Amino acid sequence: MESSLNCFIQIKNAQRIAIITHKNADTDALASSISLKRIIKDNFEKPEKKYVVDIFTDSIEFNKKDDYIIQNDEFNKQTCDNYDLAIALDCTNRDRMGIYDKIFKKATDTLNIDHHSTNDRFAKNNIIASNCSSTSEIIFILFIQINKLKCSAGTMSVIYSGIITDTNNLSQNMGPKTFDVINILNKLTAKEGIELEQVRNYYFKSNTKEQNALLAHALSSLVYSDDGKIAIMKIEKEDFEKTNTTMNDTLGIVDYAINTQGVEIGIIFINQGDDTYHVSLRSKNNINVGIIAQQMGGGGHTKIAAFQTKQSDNFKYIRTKLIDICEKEIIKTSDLEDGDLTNLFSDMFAEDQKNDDNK
Ligand SMILES: [Mn+2]
Repeated sequence: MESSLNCFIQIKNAQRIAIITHKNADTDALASSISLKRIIKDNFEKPEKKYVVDIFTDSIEFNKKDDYIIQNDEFNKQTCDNYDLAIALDCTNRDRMGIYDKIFKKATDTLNIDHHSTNDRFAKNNIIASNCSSTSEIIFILFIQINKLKCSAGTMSVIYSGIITDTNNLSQNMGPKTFDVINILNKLTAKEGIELEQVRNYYFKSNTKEQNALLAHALSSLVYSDDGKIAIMKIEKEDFEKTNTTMNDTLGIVDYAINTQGVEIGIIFINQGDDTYHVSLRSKNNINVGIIAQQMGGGGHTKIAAFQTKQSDNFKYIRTKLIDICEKEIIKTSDLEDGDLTNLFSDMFAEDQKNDDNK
């Protein structure tokens, strides 16, 4: 993070700050925005210098579960004509800011903090840490761990929410430091009587009966392609109506596709109703679905990516094009056999041998 020092200067030099996160904000987007706002307020403000920090996201509604982290924070209330500093959080490119790109464009200074490797580096200062699980993790490492700024236990539990949801309960997208960060967060919050395990249960062990019904619809749509290497699911508008669920209830369903033996790419098409399909991709064996999603106009990480398509009339065409790109990507990465651990174990023992030799 070579530009991390500059970001402190940027915040110190500003007084009116706009934090802009992406369209249809997920937990990491909201958690990183809210925690950064609180960190700025708690650490940079002085009696003679009050900060204005407004958060913007082009979202119609939030995931109900995120009410817990949002609490009393206000969104999309523009209190300045022109901000001294606009901070984009968790946005791969400017398009991700939706209608609030106009605020970013007008701001005197700009900062971009993100963990997506496909980030466009569109700001004056870009802190792109693609080895972090989430933007919330970057906020923690940069402001709390490295620079020792003050942070309440409540704010740390918000940061934790961003990390556990972006890693799907610490199962994917983990960075080399993520477990350390989780351990530190657990210790620091326990001192204040906050049990982070409860936050984890709240997000991951609380499916509703309606969500189970939606999952049943999605599973019955499951089909396989490319000799069972690609698994595709589909949720239609009617499935939401029949099960009394919304887009928010689809989180984690695509994992059933990728968690299947022999499957290397899991895909779910979700018809949001407004002639838009939201398409989520998951992978294993080092297949980079971020590259696949990029070719379809979206983006993401190696193992998690997504794109949207407006042409639901032409669903078959999009599906064929996507499968074609997936097949090419599978061929490109076909050097690792699914479930073949022989080489992995022999490498581990070789490493042990070396360590013994050094003793
Ligand atoms: Mn994120």
